[in-house]
Amino acid sequence: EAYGQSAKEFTTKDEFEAEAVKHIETTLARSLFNCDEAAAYAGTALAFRDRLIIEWNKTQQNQTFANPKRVYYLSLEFLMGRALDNAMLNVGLKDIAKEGLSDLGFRMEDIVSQERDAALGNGGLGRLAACFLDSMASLNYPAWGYGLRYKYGIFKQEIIDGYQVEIPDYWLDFNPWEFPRHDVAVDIQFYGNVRKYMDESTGKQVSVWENGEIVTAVAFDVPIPGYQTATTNNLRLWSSKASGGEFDFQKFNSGDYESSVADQQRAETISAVLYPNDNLDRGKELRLKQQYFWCAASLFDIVRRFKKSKKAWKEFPSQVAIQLNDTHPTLAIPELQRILVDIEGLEWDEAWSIVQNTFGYTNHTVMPEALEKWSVPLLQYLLPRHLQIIYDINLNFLQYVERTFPKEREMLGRVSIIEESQPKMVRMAYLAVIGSHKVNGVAELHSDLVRTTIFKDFVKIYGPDKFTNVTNGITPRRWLHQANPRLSDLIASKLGGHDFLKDLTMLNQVEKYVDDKAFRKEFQEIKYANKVRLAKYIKDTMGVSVNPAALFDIQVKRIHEYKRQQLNIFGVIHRYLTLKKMSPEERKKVTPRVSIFGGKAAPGYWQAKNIIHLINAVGKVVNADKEIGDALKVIFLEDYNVSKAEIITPASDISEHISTAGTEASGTSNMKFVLNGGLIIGTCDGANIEITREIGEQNIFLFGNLAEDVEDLRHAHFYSEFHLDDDLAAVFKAIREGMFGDAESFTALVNSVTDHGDYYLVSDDFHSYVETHKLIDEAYQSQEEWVTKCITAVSRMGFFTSDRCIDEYAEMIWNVEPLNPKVNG
Ligand code: 26M
Repeated sequence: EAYGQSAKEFTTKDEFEAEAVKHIETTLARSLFNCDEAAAYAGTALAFRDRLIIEWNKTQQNQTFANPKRVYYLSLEFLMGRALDNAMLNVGLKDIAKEGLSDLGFRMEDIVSQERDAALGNGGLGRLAACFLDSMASLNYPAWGYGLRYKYGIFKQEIIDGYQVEIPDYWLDFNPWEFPRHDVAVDIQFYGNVRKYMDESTGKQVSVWENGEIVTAVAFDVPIPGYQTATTNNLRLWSSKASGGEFDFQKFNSGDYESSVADQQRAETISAVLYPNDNLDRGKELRLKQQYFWCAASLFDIVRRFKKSKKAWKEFPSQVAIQLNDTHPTLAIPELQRILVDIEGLEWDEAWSIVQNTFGYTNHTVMPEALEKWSVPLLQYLLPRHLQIIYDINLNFLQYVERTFPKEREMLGRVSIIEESQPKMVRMAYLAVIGSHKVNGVAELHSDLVRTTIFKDFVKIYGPDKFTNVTNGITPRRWLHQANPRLSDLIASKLGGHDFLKDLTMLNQVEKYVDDKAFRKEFQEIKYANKVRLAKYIKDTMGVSVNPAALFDIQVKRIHEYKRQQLNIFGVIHRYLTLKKMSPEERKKVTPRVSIFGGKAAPGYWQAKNIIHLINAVGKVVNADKEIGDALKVIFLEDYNVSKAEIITPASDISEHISTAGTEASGTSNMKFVLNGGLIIGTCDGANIEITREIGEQNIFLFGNLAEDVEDLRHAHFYSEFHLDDDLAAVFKAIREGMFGDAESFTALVNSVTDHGDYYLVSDDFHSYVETHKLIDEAYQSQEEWVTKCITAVSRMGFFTSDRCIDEYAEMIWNVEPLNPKVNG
């Protein structure tokens, strides 16, 4: 685990080489004679790691000394991807490393791609947390991330015979980016009971949670460098192990060796694996254990840091802002209340006001199946004291509501944290709202839906100001400069440098060049080169040749019915049927297309897996159809992840963001694709709406029903006669007749539309979807107009940087300010 101690600040190519070689020969104990790409990666990573450590220590010392208000971002997911390229960019010595590696006989791209992704997340929510860490460091905010150090990240996806197969992602073999802090260990309790007694000296009732089982949380720290700043923040990930060391010596000595090993394994299970669900809650005990383990360890750490300052407890919210990334960390609310009341002896009301002023809660979904609930019996068993505290919080809250709205008693049942079901359930989102001072959604439409649907009563109770919007964003460092260096450099050549990576609104100056011939040509060449790179990747990994001059139409994201990959593949089938009916001459006039899909299905999500199967089945038939040739290719890219997104995103002409209106909270890949010079087809959902407002509606392809009409349409499916669009009926007929093999296995997918209420409104939107794709084909035919749209859109994307989000959170929610990294050296 120790990879050498020196921390040399190399600044030249030769010094870099010396450092990398030293690490290869000593830290890795390898000879330069058999230095392969893996060793070259390790040497490079370790050399840069040394540089990061210096800045990291300085930043932490500086923050300790200045002791400003800090932000703590609690997220069960951090989808970081690779670290080396980002470290090189932020340290600012990538060119030197490139030359050094070339001396050693290596190409930078090959070395960078040796690194495994840190894939501690499912999708958008986890990647957002990673972008936020990048922005918080780049803007010099004193901020820490807190998460879990999963031994297994999101599974690796293989496609075998057209079906998804999950492979465990054991990623910690060689991870130079983490530092174990064996001295930072916190004991966490589970189960046990609550004893109450009267303290004679104070006359107060005291609750003691005791006789539980203890698991130890050990900290692993990951440095988070900012771009062009000395600030290097910290991401602290907790790992679980048995308390009291390797195993229980008492049990061991008394001959119970097996059970002591079993205890150890049970403890380690807590941080073993990331739950692979995305937008679905399944109420598993181990998941609740993960949540509490991580919340309790993080809060202990935060409170310990605060106590070092010797400030009064009432200062806590002026020193600490804690942001809850969805409801996953909601137990932090009763946990802080427990620490303040049971351990520190504060009065309930004083403690509660501290709690409320400390937390902010970000909601990422309004879909009912994703809203977390935990059963009361499970909480009673696992966290008996927390359940009591939740009941007390609820009692106080309901009494307040009753006093304030005496005539609306029916509201009490609706807003109660406890759902009166069998068994009773704790509604975590309500607890998060009640325990926070601000609640935000992640795009305007979504925040409106938050206010008018799931938290409607709470808006009435607390007033509208508690509910706000912070539209999501993405870091332009990774998603423009790293993923698309040529586009970044082209922009830099016009804007006089790369300053726009720190202030993305500067992109608006690019619009001046929209008619500049040389600029347009270069812009087009870059897009083409990125498509060639993706085509090569497709050829290398799947053996399928695609024509880079074809229109690349990409949908990459988690597979989910609400995201409607089924609408896309039905559209592709419609296109195939249309092409088959044409004469060869007619077919030649059609814009050739490559339809590219990628994304993982939750392992237990059967219908999502059916969608993957259908896409692959269609690809198999279409790609082998000689008559069709380049006119249509269908590709399913295996194992979509962050590092693959960096290759895929810059290569799109059109990307698909086609969720049923009102279901996709924001989306963030939509922003990545437009920033990289692609256009999008989308519904009026999530951030698509604000993207349209920024880039102009002539530069986006919108279609489909609006969120406000969804309820009525769903109702109509059940109570009116169901009319299936003729084109969609033809698609279903082809599937049923076995055009793509194995008709049986697609029955459920077809039936979800025809027989089961078409909840996601595929039939309602199919016609306008197909018509909009025709517009896309036409628009792509006149390349001049197309490029104009793309350049205009890029130049208007400045709003969607995660730097803007972080400044909004800092000002509206956290009340924190940047800390100059140079103040104390
Ligand atoms: C819940 C319970 C048990 C296990 C897992 C979960 C769970 C995990 C991840 C639930 C939801 C999860 O993520 C949801 C998510 O990624 N939401 C997305 O958040 C993005 C960032 O705000 C938005 O852009 C997307 O629209 C939204 O779907």
